[in-house]
Amino acid sequence: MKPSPSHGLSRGPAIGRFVDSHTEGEPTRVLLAPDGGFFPETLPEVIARWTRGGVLEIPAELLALCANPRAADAMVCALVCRPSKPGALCGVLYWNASAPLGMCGHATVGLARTLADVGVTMPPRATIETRVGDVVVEMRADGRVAFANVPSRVHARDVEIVLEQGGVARGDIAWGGNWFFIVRHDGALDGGKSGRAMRSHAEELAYANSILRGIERMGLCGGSENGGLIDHVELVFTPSRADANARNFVLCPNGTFDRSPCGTGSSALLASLAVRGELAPGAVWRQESAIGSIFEASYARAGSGADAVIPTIAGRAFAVAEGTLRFDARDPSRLGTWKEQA
Ligand code: PYC
Repeated sequence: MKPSPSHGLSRGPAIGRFVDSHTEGEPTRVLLAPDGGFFPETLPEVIARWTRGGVLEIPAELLALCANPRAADAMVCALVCRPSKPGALCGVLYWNASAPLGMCGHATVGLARTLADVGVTMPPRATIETRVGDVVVEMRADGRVAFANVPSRVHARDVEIVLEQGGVARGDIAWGGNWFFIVRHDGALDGGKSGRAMRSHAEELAYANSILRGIERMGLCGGSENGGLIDHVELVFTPSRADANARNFVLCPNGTFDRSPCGTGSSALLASLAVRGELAPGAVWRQESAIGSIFEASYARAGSGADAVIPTIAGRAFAVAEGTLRFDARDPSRLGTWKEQA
């Protein structure tokens, strides 16, 4: 039996080509139709096709495209769809190995770089539809990609999570296209007392996971956006670079951590800095990642509501591979092996 070069999903048109990139260290896999063009359905059509009982479920064969053995666990997939509105460039659906994401900042930067690389004409300001709202992408002359994100806001301040290992973690519940619980260890809130540098990735992963378990035990959730599910934990530290304002470590819903400074996490942090009067509109905030890479961030007031802000995030992405997906019915790992590894 010959492996199929493209996958005709039982529940939708075929996906065939992919382009891999990384944004400041965090990988993105852009998925295209077999002819290399956009997926022929619009984002609302794709969402409707894959929603069961009000829940969007990415088909297992597509979750597997960003899981072992096809990809490292940090991979985020970006399915590029036909636009649903006049004036929009395209729609995009993001997911990682476990579930759909609301928005994904690093993957938006990776998507824009990929589209430009494969020859899509990028308008000076390209509107991209995501399932939580439109974002506007700009290709900058210095090679960076910037995007204006969905309105971001703080839902609750100074919430205390009781930790199983003892003690509490105090933080803000904030929306930046995904829901975050943000715990500050940069010392800015208490004159430096709580300030510390990031420890090893393994130590911060264990700490962030204990906070997520505490959130689940306490049944905490965010506001109405994307069902209120708080599935990201963002730890903020003193930076290791002299040119950065802070460093973060972001736990993602599939149990791995973001290698980039996290576009939606940086957006949620900007909302928190804004509401606390720590950063003025238009002022530049340089966010360092767990691996030392940088996003440059700033915000404008949203005007729409209370303390909402519109973040702009800029970073670099580089394409690293492109190819044709193959699905072999004899392959026992064609739906991924990540569940066994968890
Ligand atoms: O950059 O927004 C982001 C992101 C979310 C999960 C991984 N990266």
